[in-house]
Amino acid sequence: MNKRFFAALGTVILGAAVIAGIGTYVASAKNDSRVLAATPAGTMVTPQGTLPHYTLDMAAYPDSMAGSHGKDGGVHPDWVTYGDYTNFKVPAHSVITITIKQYDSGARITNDFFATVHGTMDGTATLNGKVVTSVDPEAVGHTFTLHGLADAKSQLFVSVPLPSLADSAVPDSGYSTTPNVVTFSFITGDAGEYVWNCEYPCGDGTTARFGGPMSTQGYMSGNFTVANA
Ligand SMILES: [Cu+2]
Repeated sequence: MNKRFFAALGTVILGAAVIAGIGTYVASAKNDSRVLAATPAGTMVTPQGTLPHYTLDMAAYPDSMAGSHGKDGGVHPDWVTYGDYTNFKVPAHSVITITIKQYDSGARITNDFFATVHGTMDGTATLNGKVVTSVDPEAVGHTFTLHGLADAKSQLFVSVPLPSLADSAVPDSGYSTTPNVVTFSFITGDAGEYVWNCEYPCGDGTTARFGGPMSTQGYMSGNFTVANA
């Protein structure tokens, strides 16, 4: 084979990559373009003084029959998903309290780091009303892991494990009436663009189950905007 062949092959591969990139972008915008703004909840006394307080509610589901994908579950009814929103907007320099109802089963987390609570106000979360700093790494359903992009702004890193329900507690259709309820609070810094994702390998594909809903925005990941009030 000669050099011209490889040059032509390179052009074809580049063209395919660009088309795939555009397809992924369009697909992610179509999955969930909606944004949930945090709800004002007065003020909270913190080590950084009295700050505005806001709340966000979300849930993690074992399929896509809930959440943003419509009653029929959209194009991937069987995919795990967060809901009812996957894009969030919160104010800068404020306390954000997130409550997540977790309806899915699970298993062992790949890395114990993600079975521990990181980046919350006092390093804790509450699990069904009980204060915890970590959960059993053998029984994780999903995680909510919020992090910055490498843009030199003040960074935010918050990661909270969401314990799994027993397989027997996850019905074939509909959802458990007793989800695991995880609540945690953190303080935002300067305004900036962040992203969140799940670090439990709950997707599909041959590469350690990080495909499908794990790599498609609007399911196990989304945008998290910190904005000046
Ligand atoms: Cu997940």
